[in-house]
Order: sequence, then structure tokens, then C-alpha cells
Amino acid sequence: MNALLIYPEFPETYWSFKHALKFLGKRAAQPPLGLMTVAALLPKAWKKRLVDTNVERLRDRDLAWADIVLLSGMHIQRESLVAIVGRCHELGLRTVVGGPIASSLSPADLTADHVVIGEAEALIADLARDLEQGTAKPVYQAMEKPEMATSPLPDLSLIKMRRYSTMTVQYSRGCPFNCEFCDIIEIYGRRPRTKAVAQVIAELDQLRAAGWRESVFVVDDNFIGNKARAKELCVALAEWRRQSKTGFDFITEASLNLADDPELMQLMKDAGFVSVFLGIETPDESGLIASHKLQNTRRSLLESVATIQSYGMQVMGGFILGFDTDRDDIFDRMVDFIEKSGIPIAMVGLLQAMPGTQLFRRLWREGRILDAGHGDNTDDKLNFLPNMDATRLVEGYRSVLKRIYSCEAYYERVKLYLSRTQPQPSKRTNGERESRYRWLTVSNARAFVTSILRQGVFARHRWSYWKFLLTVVMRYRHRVGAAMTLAVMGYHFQVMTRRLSAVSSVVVPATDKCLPAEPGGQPL
Ligand code: B12
Ligand code: SF4
Repeated sequence: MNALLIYPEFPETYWSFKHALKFLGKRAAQPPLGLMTVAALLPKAWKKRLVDTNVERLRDRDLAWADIVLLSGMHIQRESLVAIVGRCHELGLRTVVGGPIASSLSPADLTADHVVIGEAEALIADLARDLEQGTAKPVYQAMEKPEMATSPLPDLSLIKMRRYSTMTVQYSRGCPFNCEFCDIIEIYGRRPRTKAVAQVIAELDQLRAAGWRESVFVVDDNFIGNKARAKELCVALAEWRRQSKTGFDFITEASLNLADDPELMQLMKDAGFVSVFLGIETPDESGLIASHKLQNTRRSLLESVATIQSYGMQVMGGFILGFDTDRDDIFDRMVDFIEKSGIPIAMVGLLQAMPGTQLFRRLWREGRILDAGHGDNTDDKLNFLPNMDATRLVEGYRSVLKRIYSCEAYYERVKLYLSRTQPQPSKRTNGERESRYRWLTVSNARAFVTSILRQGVFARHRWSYWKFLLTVVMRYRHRVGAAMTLAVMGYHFQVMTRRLSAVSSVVVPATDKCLPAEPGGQPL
């Protein structure tokens, strides 16, 4: 069998980082690890090719080569996915769709011949056999959450590595918490399952052998879901960095209770974690309680963020507007919080009721669901009827983005973050201080020059940019690399915010368009 694996295109969003990636000469942030894993699970005798349409074109001759097409994706990639499936069907090619999108939308919406819901490890052998024999079923649903020990070394040979800014490895799946709006726990479960440490080290060795030297994103749903296992990995990572003399910088996602564990933060620092994404969601405690995000309550959120930053880790934050508990003052409170947090990359989204979540089920019971949504919470479209007046909510959301991504406000946050991460002797490499110029890779040097031209010469806000650079050089010389990277990221957010603000009309959902709520059932 010739198996063609295809990753559909992402639309341009806050999360695409598209305008920043151009500076680096990269085409996408990360490769499709799901498809690379599926490829490694398929029979050895099959020939495999992978086309990520975010970094290359899908050519007719790729399709002509294939006997079967396997696609993966998130909800947000639906439009591109359905178009590719249609193109395959015109050529008489059979299609299989898997990945998180298969958990969010009904098989009929995906239009593929075969849909696989859930993780592939336990069911791929059956699927491959049925495809070979021509007896494949329309829908395969994983009945269990496989142990991660069964997850293979992803097939790195299939991707064009240099076109991505970050490589990815996965240590665990699942999260022990219970946030109402979250679909992670519905798809990957609440029991964190981890790979063996040796599996992750093998993945890093593979990346190193392929010549990768830049950042690696540990794409866990919650890296500290099982703290003991996270510590075990950190110790091994620090040792691996020392022995292999490879200074990968690691990025990951974690819950805010990371701030409660100094040992874990120190181990993460020693292992080379430079950045962590936290779901903060809202400064309003009643919103946190109502959405069951209890791990963020009974604490000072600002202090927790500052504690994590003090271990040299940049905090990126996820924020949500549109909780039922939000009042008119939520917009000012959100901006005030973000300003004080020193979180440059603050991903503020409108609440989305993702199909399959507890939130979706509740709102549907309450007759407030409009549709299955579109998978992107950083545009301004609502898929449910909010408590607050919808126009007020969308306008308030736009105003928050405008305020936090104005050049001045953004650079102030970067400076605040830099001030909290003063140079400390790093224990990363056997007590030696790492080279302060390690960040100066070819792509970073290219980004630096492009940034000077685009942001320092041609941009309207060039004076804010120069003022920022001057402060960095005078006060935070040890963090020039981090500061430049953030300046470039800021450019992406500024472009996206300008676009969103340019849309003058607010599309307000009509109250009579809600999906009918039938007792006992679910719409999807
Ligand atoms: C890294 C990551 C990203 C990266 C991009 C990675 C990439 N290139 O795809 C970044 C940070 C850019 C990103 C962005 C976004 N992301 Co994201 N992301 C992740 C994360 C943390 C890891 C993805 C990964 O590599 N997983 C590892 C692989 C091995 O797992 P997997 O893909 O699930 O694959 C397994 C199975 O699904 C299955 N499978 C997968 N594909 C296929 C195909 C076939 C044919 C078969 C048989 C099986 C199969 O087998 C695999 C092995 O078991 C996931 C969470 C997660 N646990 O996956 C969220 C996740 C995929 N992201 C999500 C979202 C919502 C987004 C955003 C839309 C954010 C937003 N709020 O707007 C944006 C969209 C990007 C954009 N341009 O706008 C959601 C998707 C939900 C959904 N139902 O669609 C997830 C699940 C997180 C969540 N909160 O629920 N993301
Ligand atoms: S902490 Fe994050 S991953 Fe865990 S349940 Fe809450 S939103 Fe989901």
C-alpha cells in the first residue's frame, strides 16, 4: 500500500504565528506529530509519504502515487480537510480521517470514507488489515486509552524539518483536572499516562541525529499532571543535555499549581525549560469556580505567575472572556491583570463550547447552543448565547486585544518579564554557564535583521520599538535573544489585532437560532 498522510492547512489566527514565522524564514510552528506517530504505527511494508499543506503544496502527483490517504487535524482545520477529502474522492481515492477533529465533529461532517475516533495505538492494526482487505468500516472508535509505552518513535524522516520553528515530543496525555470547557479530558482522559523516560530520550536522540538544535515543545496536555513522573523526566533531561552537550530549549504546557512546587520548578529550569503555557483563564474567581477550574482558586494568580517566572521560565497565558459570571468590569480587570502579570504572550479568547465538553452539554440543555463552532476561540464568533449582551461581549473582547497588543503595552510586559528573570548561574551544563550567544542561530539572525527593518524602519510604531531595544541593551543585555524573539512575536499579534479591529460590524447571534434541546439526548 502507498499511504499518503496529509495535514490540512490552518487558517491565519493568533495561534498560527504566521507573521512572526516569516521573520525566521519558517513556514509553520510545529510539525504534525499525530501523523508522524500514525505513520510509525502503520505496517512496515507500506510505503509512506507525508504532505503538511502548511509548509508545502499538495500536488496531483502526490495523490496519483497514493492507494490510501490518511488525514489528521483539529476542528479549526475542517475547511481545508473537507476540501482535500473532496479532491481525493474526485480521483477515486479512499480517505481516512483521525485526530482531535474526529472527536469534535460527526463522521458525516468529515465526509471521509473512514473516521477514526480516539488514539491510534490500540486500533491501527485492525484498521490497516481492513484497509488492505477492502473491508474497512465507516467508523472506528478506540475503546480504551492506550498506555503510552505502546506509542512508537514518531517517523521524523517524513517531514521537512527545517520548515518548522519548533520540533515536538510528547511525554504524557491527559490531565487530572476537570475544567468545564475543556475537551482534553474528554479526548485524552483524566488519568495522565506517560511514556517511559527512555522513549522521550530516544525521540530527542533522533532529533539531535537529524541535526535539530533549536527549541523542542513537549506537547503534553499538562506536563505536571503527574508531578512525580515530570520530575523523573526533568532529571533525565538535565543529564541528557549534559552528556549530549545539546542545549535544546524546552517549552511546555502546565497547570498553575506548578507554582506550588519549588523542587519541580528548579528541576524544570535545570532541564532547560524556558517557557511554559498556563491556562489562567480569568482573574475573576467566581468564573474559575463556575467553570470548575479550582486549581486556580484560593491563591494570588499574579504571585503564582511571578514565582514561575523567577525560575527563568517565560509564562505564556491562556485567558477566556464570556463566562456566565463575567460582568461589565471584566474587560478592565482582564487588561489590568495581564499588564501586571509580565505575560507578553497572552492568548485571550472568547469562550467556545467545544462539542463533547461538559460546557457544550450544559449549554445545550439550557437551549443556548447555536452550532458546533469553528474551533478557533481567538476570533470573535460565538457558538452559544452568552449571559452578557453578545454585542457588549464581542466589543469588549476586541477592546481587550487592542489594549494588550498595543506596541507600548506589549513592550512594557516584555520588560516586566525580563526584569523578573535576572541572570542566575545556570546548573544546566554541569555547573558551567551556557553561552550567552547560543540563541544566535542562522534563523534568529535572519529574524533580527528582518525585525530591525520591518519594526524599526518601516513600522508606524518604530519609536516604541527603538525605545524598547535601547532599554533591553542597557538593562537586560543578558536576555537580548529572548527580547528579540518576543519583539518578533509581538509583530504577529499586532498584525492580527489590527485585522480584527478593522472589522467594524459585530455579528451577534440570533436568539431563535439555537439548536433544539431535547431531553436526554445530545445534538452531536
Ligand atoms: C502542539 C499543539 C498545537 C500546536 C500546533 C501543533 C501542530 N502542528 O499540529 C500549536 C501550539 C500551534 C497549536 C495551536 C492550536 N491548537 Co493545538 N494542540 C497541540 C497539542 C498540545 C499537541 C498536538 C500533538 O502533537 N499531539 C500529539 C499527537 C501524537 O496526538 P494526536 O494528534 O492526538 O494523535 C493521536 C490520535 O489523535 C490519533 N490520530 C491523529 N491523527 C490521526 C490520523 C489518522 C488517520 C488516524 C487513524 C489516527 C490519528 O492517533 C495519534 C496517536 O494516538 C494538542 C493536545 C494533544 N494532546 O494532542 C492541542 C490541540 C490539538 N490544539 C487544539 C486547539 C483548539 C488549538 C487552537 C485552535 C487554539 C485556539 N484556541 O485557537 C490552535 C490552532 C492552530 C492555529 N493555527 O490557529 C485542540 C484541538 C481540539 C479539537 N477538538 O480540534 C487540542 C486537542 C487541545 C485542546 N485544548 O483541546 N496546537
Ligand atoms: S487544566 Fe487545562 S488540560 Fe487540564 S482540565 Fe483544565 S483546561 Fe483541561
